[in-house]
Amino acid sequence: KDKRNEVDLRKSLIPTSQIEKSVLFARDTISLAERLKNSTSGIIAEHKRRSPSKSTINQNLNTQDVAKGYENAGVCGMSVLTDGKYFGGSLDDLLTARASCNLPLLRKEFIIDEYQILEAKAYGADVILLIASILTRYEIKQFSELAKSLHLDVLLEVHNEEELQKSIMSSLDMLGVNNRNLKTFDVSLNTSKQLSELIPNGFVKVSESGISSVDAIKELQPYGYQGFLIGESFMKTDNPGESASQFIK
Ligand code: IGP
Repeated sequence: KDKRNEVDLRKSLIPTSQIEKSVLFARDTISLAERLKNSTSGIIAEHKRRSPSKSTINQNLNTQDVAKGYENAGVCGMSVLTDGKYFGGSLDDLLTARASCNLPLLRKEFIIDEYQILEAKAYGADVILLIASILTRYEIKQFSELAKSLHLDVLLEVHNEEELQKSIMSSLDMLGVNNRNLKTFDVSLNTSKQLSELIPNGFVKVSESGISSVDAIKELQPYGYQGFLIGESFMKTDNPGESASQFIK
């Protein structure tokens, strides 16, 4: 509820008609799903300052260096947390990432309003995240169709079978299984393994959270995963780009 008020407030400050005139709104977006299909590493590297489960992950990071480092490492895409309250991120981080690299960028946010999707595009994102646990099937449909009309890819995140069954629809590009239980913060790759066979062919499968080694990726690939969303393992080091590169060679 808090969140919705924030969104409404921002909407009243910046009219939608204006955001659609922003320079980045006219930019040709890059498909992360296509990159993942054609990659052997499949890494989506995240920019994350802190998290509810770990508090501060990295205090003295430079977003520009992180974006350039990830790009040089050869990752498929970059995820940028824009949520301030829980993750210390901002739309400014997204803009900095956009200005620093040519990777497909995922706006990592709790999207509950169409306006945030327009905003994602205006700040340089190529992909939006929709989280099944906080949205109805109707909202997932509205939001994903809006994203597709803006040429943004859609990554839909689920934690369990029920969320997955509720969400399957053709306007999604990628299905992400979050290995982190949001109530206990426990992570288990078994979540990805168990849900994999329930994801219909045609969606790119992404495994999210708690991936800390190349072995973990190798373990998940036989289950059909082509994307691996990794934050903390890279961000907790002094040089996230260099850490990512060690997962790719
Ligand atoms: C990255 P990790 O364990 O590698 O730092 O996880 C990413 O999966 C995680 O940040 C995440 C997330 C989210 C954050 C997955 N889904 C939804 C915020 C909101």
